[in-house]
Amino acid sequence: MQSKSPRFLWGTATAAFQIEGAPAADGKRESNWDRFSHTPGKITDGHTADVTCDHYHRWHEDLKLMEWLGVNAYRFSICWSRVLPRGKGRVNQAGLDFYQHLIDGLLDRGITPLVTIWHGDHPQELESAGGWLNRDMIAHYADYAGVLFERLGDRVRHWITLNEPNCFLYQGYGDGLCPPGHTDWKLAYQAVHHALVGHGEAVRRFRDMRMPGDIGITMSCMQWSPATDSAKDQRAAELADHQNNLWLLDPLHGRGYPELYRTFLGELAPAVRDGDQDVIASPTDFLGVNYYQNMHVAAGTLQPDRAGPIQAYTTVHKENSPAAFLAGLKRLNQRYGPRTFIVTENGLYKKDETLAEDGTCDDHDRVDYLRTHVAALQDAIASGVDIRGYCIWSLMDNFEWSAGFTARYGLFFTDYPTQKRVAKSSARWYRDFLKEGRL
Ligand code: IFM
Repeated sequence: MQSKSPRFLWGTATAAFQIEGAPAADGKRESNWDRFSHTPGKITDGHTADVTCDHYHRWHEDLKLMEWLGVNAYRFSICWSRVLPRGKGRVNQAGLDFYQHLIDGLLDRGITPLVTIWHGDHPQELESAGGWLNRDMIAHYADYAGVLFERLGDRVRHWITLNEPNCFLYQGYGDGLCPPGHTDWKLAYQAVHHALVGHGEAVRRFRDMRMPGDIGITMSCMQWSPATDSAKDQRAAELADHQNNLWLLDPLHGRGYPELYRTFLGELAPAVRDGDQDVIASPTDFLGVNYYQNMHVAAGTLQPDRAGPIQAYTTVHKENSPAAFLAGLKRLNQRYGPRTFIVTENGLYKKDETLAEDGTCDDHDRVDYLRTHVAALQDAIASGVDIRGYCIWSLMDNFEWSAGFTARYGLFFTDYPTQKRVAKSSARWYRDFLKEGRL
């Protein structure tokens, strides 16, 4: 296998809220996503994640799936509301135990844990106090990260501070698709700013505590391309790229917020305090890249119910493109030169995927997608991009946020009524690939 690292991390990825269920088990209190998903009209078909994959009770079984695949890495997230049910203060040992056992189970099997500290969910009590709009959230988040470093740092060597603030917070404050469900872009940029400062504070805490291992952040890194070569579509793509990529990636890498987009935002730009930019740019060990598709955008049409820069572009077509994956990795490498990269998510979403009558699931289109994207990954490594790992989203079908259970990404099909996991063709493909070491 082409890789610079002696032990390239080949894994799968999940997130706590999407797979665990058990919303009130062992001292856990309500999270922002518990509240939001129970609010009528927020989730397709009124689905909730109260059970989802029931991973909280079935994690042993899920470890066996990973063993069967032959992966040597597993990326998952910790549910803040299990560990610190009120967001701060007393640690709930029972909640922490769950993760300690899971991590031990992984290590026993030679599987490296990649731990995401925040993957969209946090205690409702903090949300009620303003969530990421409240600057106090920065300190609460850094304290929570500190608890995890202290309690799990003896066995975890890969930490991801935040997952996709450029999706969860834009959607939570600008689009209304995630909690808290606001549709005000001024709030969205402020929330993103606070989250980036929170990330930097967590990195500083990690260094101050002299923790062993690596820490980084995961960003959604789609490519944004003009739908046509008209000047106005090119401008739309430039703005979309700024909003979704550069606005966050530039300050994370010490370049500050990009001027072009700050000018475009005008009044919508966030309030920034002295010193924030230095905190945000605290050096990390890797950049986590989530890549799915190449987004083709055209000049926006005015959507009066959605004030703000969402009007700047309209996505007209989403293309599966390994070439854009490769180009994106090269570009990130060239523009930012992070120490290393980990591809923390890549995968194909399917609507209405079902089991055939014989109980199998032949997702040959997902096999194609994965094969071509792994080839692009290998091309990126060969061209000099220092990538240390690759995780497929997702281990198994799960709760896809506002789409509920209507979208499936898993290597394993989750039959929700029976909780059976069925290996799809893509799971068999990944297993063979990992065994043979070539495409
Ligand atoms: O399910 C999500 C995940 O939580 C974050 N990245 C994108 C995935 C697919 O939409």
